[in-house]
Amino acid sequence: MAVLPITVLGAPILREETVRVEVVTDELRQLAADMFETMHVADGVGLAAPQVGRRERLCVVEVEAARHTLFNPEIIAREGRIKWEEGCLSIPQVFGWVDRAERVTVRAMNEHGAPVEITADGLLGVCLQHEIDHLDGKLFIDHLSFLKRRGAMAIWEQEKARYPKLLRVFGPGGTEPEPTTEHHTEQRI
Ligand code: K1U
Ligand code: ZN
Repeated sequence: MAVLPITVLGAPILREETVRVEVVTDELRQLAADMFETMHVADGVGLAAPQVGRRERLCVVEVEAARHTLFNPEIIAREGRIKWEEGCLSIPQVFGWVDRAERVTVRAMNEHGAPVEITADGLLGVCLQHEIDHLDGKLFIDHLSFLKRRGAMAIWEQEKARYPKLLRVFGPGGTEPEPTTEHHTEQRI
């Protein structure tokens, strides 16, 4: 298994179209395994293929030790509304409140190529919506109001200096360059 570099805001692939997966090959199963490892090192609960430089419609999600490898995931039902404070492994140090469906049902193909359906709320429900957005070239900042988004971008203007190649590269033990912000804490908008 391998820890992969994570693309950050500004990398074109985060805004590009993704491609449906017709057959789950061993290479794609290995990619999913590498994505789980990368997600763990980065302290995430989800990760989508464009975040590791790939264009397949694939995401991985792990909440409360339940792992999901999802090819071609699509939301087939939504219920209710909820506000959730989100971050993104591709926009480190930036957070914002996003309006989401409270409960979703997602249809996808698993790592064995079999159809699966997941109905989820709470963290898992929000994470599924966040990851499917990634596969559509959408980021959580796109859901923010004009003013909140402007605040988020101001924070990112400082943070992006850490990623001159638009990649988060993890060293031994998951080490990363220190944040550029003076107080070295997360900033919320
Ligand atoms: O796709 C990503 O950038 C990963 C992102 C997904 C996400 C899940 C839920 C809400 C917003 C975004 C993350 O994993 S951010 C980390 C996170 O939300 C979290 C980490 C540990 C415990 C609880 C939440
Ligand atoms: Zn994200």
